[in-house]
Amino acid sequence: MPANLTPEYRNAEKEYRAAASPAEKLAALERMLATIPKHKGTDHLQGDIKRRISRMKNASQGPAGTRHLDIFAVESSGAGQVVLLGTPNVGKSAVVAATTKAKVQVADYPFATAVPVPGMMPFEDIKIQLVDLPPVTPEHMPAGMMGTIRSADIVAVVVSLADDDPLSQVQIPLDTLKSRGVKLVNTPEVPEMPAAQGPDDKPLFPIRGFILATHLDSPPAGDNLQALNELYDDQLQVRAVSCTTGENLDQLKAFIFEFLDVVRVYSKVPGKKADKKDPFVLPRGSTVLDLAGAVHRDLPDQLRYARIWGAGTYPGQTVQRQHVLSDADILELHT
Ligand SMILES: Nc1nc2c(ncn2[C@@H]2O[C@H](COP(=O)(O)OP(=O)(O)OP(=O)(O)O)[C@@H](O)[C@H]2O)c(=O)[nH]1
Ligand SMILES: [Mg+2]
Repeated sequence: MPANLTPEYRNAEKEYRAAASPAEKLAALERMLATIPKHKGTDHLQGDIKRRISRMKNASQGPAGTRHLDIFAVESSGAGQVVLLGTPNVGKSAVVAATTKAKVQVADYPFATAVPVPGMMPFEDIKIQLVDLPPVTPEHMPAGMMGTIRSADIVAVVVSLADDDPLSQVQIPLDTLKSRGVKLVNTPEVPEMPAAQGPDDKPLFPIRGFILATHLDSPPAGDNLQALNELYDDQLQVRAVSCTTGENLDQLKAFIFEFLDVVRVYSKVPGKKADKKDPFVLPRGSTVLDLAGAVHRDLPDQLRYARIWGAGTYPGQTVQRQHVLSDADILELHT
């Protein structure tokens, strides 16, 4: 990595990595360009930032040069993206409000949410993106929402345990997805095509999913939760929370982290302490080489070996490029 990067630049870079929307990403890139030290050693990086800025600007221009932003496109950010799908008024926005700082509309009337709103949910030393979605009904799903769902890492089907009929609250979103060629699956691994058969015998596109029940504080919650567990247990896992009392919200965060199936890896400069604040997050099974690519795209070519501190290795052990990383590993990359 180029030397002499200032704290201002590094902060802008962190903002870029944490940005939840294209607009925030663009703003952070412009700050990176403004704060990067201008000398020969950063030429390459400056060019890279300029290219990313122009690509983002082009992406938001319509064919006639008019600004066109797809309000349903939510760029993934952080350690993974979880979209909240459900019928009206079940508590989707309340979950996002209770776990992130996003400004979402929580209301006691249905159809309060009209467009997706992302929020970043802190878990230990990382952030996971939750996306509040408008409601679905048997008759209607907003145009453009399938794209948002298909690109998510996880779909949480939100239901209310205060409702008379939480089972149909699960079935409506599942049927809506199925009629559009998507099936939710309960595998921790990233699912591979093809899975079960859809309409016209086409394979359904599998996405990891679980049932997120709200209103755990309501009187009928116990019975409803039992019914959900009995009906969906072998199909999708059920997690119940109260957005009002906060009950089980911490368990929900831990569950989502586990379900994402990622590892956190800390990079370390030789002779210095590891940066334990801002880990790289990679799919489980990633190697030293994958980490190098995440640090900088030129690094895999230059990488000779790495030293590692973590599970199953002795401190500072030298490992090869194909070594598989564990959660919480500290890596020192040598070029
Ligand atoms: N008691 C209790 N109330 C909750 C809980 N979660 C949500 N609510 C209430 O349920 C109502 C609906 O919550 P929202 O989060 O707006 O529901 P939504 O699913 O986003 O609704 P739409 O955007 O219309 O689809 C609000 O009055 C919330 O305060 C919970 O866990 N317990
Ligand atoms: Mg809402």
